[in-house]
Amino acid sequence: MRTKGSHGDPRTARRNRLGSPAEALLRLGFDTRLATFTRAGSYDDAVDEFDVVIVGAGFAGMYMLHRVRGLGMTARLFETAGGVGGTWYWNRYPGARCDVESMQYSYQFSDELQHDWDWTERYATQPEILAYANHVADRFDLWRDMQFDTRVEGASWDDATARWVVSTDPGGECSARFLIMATGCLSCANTPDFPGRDSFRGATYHTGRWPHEGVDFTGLRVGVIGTGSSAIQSIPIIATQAAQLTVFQRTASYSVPAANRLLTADEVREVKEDYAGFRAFNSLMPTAIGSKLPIPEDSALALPTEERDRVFEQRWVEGGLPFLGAFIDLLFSPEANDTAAEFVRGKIREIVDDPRVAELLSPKTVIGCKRLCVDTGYFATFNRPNVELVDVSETPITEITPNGLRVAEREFELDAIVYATGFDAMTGALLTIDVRGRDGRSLRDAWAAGPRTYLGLGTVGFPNFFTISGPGSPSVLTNMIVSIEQHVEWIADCIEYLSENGFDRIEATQDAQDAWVDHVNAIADFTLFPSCNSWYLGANVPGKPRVFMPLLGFPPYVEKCNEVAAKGYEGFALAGSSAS
Ligand code: N01
Repeated sequence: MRTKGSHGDPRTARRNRLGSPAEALLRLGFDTRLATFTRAGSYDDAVDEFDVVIVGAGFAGMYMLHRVRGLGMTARLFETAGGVGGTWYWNRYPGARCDVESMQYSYQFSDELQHDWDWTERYATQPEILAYANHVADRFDLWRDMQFDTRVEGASWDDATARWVVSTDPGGECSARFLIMATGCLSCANTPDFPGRDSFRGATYHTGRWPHEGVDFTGLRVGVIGTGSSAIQSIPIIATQAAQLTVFQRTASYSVPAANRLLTADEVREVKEDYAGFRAFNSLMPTAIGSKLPIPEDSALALPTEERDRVFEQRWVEGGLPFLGAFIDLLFSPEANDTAAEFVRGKIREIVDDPRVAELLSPKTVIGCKRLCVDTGYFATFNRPNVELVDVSETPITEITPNGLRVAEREFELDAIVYATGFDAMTGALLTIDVRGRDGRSLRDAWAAGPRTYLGLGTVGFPNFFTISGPGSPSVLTNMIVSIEQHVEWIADCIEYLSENGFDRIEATQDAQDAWVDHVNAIADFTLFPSCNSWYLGANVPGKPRVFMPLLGFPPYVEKCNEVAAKGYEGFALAGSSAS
C-alpha cells in the first residue's frame, strides 16, 4: 500500500521536529536515549556509544541504517536537515525532478516496497520522491535512530579504543566503532562570491536550498545565474511567472527533451511482473540505467549522416539521458561525439527563433562531458518576449548591486536573484566536517591535492571509515540509488565479516589505494570527460584541485568489489585483538 504524501503527515512532521518534549517522543515510540538527546535539542554531557554512526539521511544513509540494524547493531544517524531525503529535501526549486526514470530511481532491496509503491510519472517530481523517502522511513521504522537538525562538526579516530569520537552541533559527543559518510555527492551548495553579494536588497535564492513554502515570482524581475540542470528545469517555469527573466549564461549546456508523461497502468504492470529481471538488465549497463532502445553496437562514424541522424532523432523523440547511448563511441571519440553535438546544435537552431540567441545557446564543447541536461521546453523559453539571455563568458558578472547585478557597464535591475550555480560536488559535504584519522591527520590534508580512495569506499589513514558513493566509485555516472544499494550492501557485509572474525579495524592499504587512483584516472583519460570544465573535475569551484572524481563503468566496478570481498577484503589491512 502506498502512503501518499506521508511527509505532510502531521505525525511525521512531529517526529521530525527536534526540541519536542521527550514525553511526547516516548509516547510516539522513540527509545529513551533519543528522548534524552532531543529534550535539550542535543546530547546530554554523557558520551554515548554506538556500533555505527551514519552521517546523512538521504537514500544512502537511510538504507545503511536499515542494514546496520539488520545486523543487530546499534546506530545513530545524524542529519543537518529537518527530515529525510538528502538532495530531494533541499532541491525544491520549480520543476525539480529526477532525470532517471522513476521505475528505476527507487530502492530494489525490498520486493514488497517496490511492488507496493506506485510512481505516477515517467520522471518523478521532487515532491513525489520526497514522499517516497518518507514512506521508506515510515515503513522500515527508521525515525527512532535518526537525529535531525544536527550537523556533524567533527570526528576523530581514537586508536587506543578503535573508535570514532563524533561531535555535533547542537553540541554533543558520541562514539562509534564505524563511521559511515552518507553525505551525498551534490549536497554542498556552491554560491560564487561575487563582489557586493550581500548588498542586494531583493530576494536571493539558491536552487539547492529552496524555501519549503515555495516562491511566487509573479510580476517580478528575476535574474537566474547559471545554465546547468537546475537552471534548465526551473527557467521554463519561472519564465511563465516573472514579468522579466534574465538568464546569465557562462557556458551553454546540451539538453535533450525529457518527454515526460504519466506512466500507464500497463507499463507499470509490465515492469512489476518481473521487477527483478528489469533491475538485473539495467544493472548490466555502464551507468546502471536501462532503456528500451537498442544497445548500441555501432560507431557513430560507421553510418552515413542520414542514417546516423535517424538514430539520434529516435532518441531525441524518446527523450532523456539514453540519447548519449545512441552509439558506442560517443564518449570516447571526439569525431563521433561531434556528430551528436552537431545534431543537438541543429535542434537548438530549429527551436530558437533568434539566430543570435540560438548561437549563444549552442554549446561548443564535447556533449556529455558535463552532465547532459534533460528539459521540458528549455530552448523554446528563449522565444518568449519576457526572457533575455546574457552572455557572461567573456565578460563575467562584475558585481551584485543593491538593485540587481552589473555586467561590465550594464546594470540589470532585479527583484530576485536565483543562484543556479550548482554544488561543491562529491567532496564538498565530506570536507566541511573536520574528520581526523590516525595520528590526528585531517581528511582535508589527506585530500588536499584531490580525493584519494580505494574503491571510493575507504581511505588510507582513516580506519573503520566508509564513504557511500565516494569519489573513485561510479556514483554520479550511474543511477545513484543502484550505486548506493551496492555500496551499502558491501559495507554491511564487510562490517559483519569483521565482527564474525574478531577484527576491530579495517583500513585501505597505501598500495591498493595508489593503484586504484591510477586506475580511475586511466579510465577517465580513455574518455572525453577530462576535456571540459565540469563539476566531475571540481572545475566549477575556484581553487578546487582538478581531479576527475567518479569512475566510469558500473558492472566491472561491482565485479571488483565482489572480488575484493571474496578474497578477505584484499587491499585492506584488517586487525583486531581477538582475530586469529
Ligand atoms: O549545477 P551545475 P546544477 N558565474 O554545476 C554556472 C544534478 N541535477 O545545480 O558551466 C556565472 O551543473 C555554471 O557555469 P559553468 C545533475 O547531476 C540533476 O544545475 O561552470 N555562472 C553552470 O551553468 C547536475 O549536473 C537534476 O561555466 C556560474 C551553473 O552555474 C548537478 O546536479 C536536476 C558561476 C551550475 O550548473 C548539478 O546541477 C538538477 C559564476 N561565477 C541537478 N558559477 C535532475 O535529475 C557557476 N556558474 C534532472
